[in-house]
Amino acid sequence: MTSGKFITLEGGEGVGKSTNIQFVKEYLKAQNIPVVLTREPGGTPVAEAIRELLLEKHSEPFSVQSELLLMFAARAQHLSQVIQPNLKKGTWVLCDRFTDATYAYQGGGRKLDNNTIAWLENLVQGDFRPDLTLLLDTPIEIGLSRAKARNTLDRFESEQVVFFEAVRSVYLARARQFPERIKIIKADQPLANVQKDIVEILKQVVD
Ligand code: Z5A
Repeated sequence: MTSGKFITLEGGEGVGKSTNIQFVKEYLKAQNIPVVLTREPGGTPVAEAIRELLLEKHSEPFSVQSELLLMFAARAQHLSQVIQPNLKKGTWVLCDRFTDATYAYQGGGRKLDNNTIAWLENLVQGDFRPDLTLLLDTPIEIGLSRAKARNTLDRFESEQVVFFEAVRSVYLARARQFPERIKIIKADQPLANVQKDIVEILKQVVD
């Protein structure tokens, strides 16, 4: 039995996940809710080492199956070391990306079969799913231009537009499939408006 809540932030490149996850953390802290902030892939020393492997560019082609298995290997580590222990003691966990990202990137972007992803999801998570997912959504050119202005591009960010279109379309399809859990936030508005929309949704889980 878990007592804390598990909230994830999702969306494509540069939509504002890192910016807004800090905002959500401060909002929850102001409500006296204990909260930890983490991310995927990553969140533990082993999972962060896997992240580095996944994000850096290699001269050896990266098999899509290796990519998928490494995402779930990092997730298994993260769940057992950080997510579950915190939820059990009543601390809320805020996570920058989780398994919806696997459906979007490995399923949509890399065209891996959804049943394979679902099989691994059940293996690693059982029936554990986020309590709430905030899906920040922008037309991809806006997110990409924000991401490009900020840093050098990693292995995922170097993909083509068609890849990011597929990622976005799977995210939106999942929001339609799980409307109770996944809430779409229009992220191509001024930050203050984005955060106003986030607060409206958070109020429903805090009360
Ligand atoms: N991945 C995967 O393939 N499968 C999986 O299962 C998982 C992940 C879990 C790492 O993710 C990669 O792993 C990711 C998918 C893959 N691929 N990529 N790329 P990541 O989350 O670490 O990387 P990211 O998506 O590239 O995140 P990001 O570039 O850091 O973007 P962000 O966190 O969403 O955005 P941000 O840093 O908060 O904002 C970007 C800029 O926009 C920044 O300068 C802000 O000040 C600005 N910003 C934010 N909001 C606004 C508004 N509203 N107006 C104007 N400017 C704004």
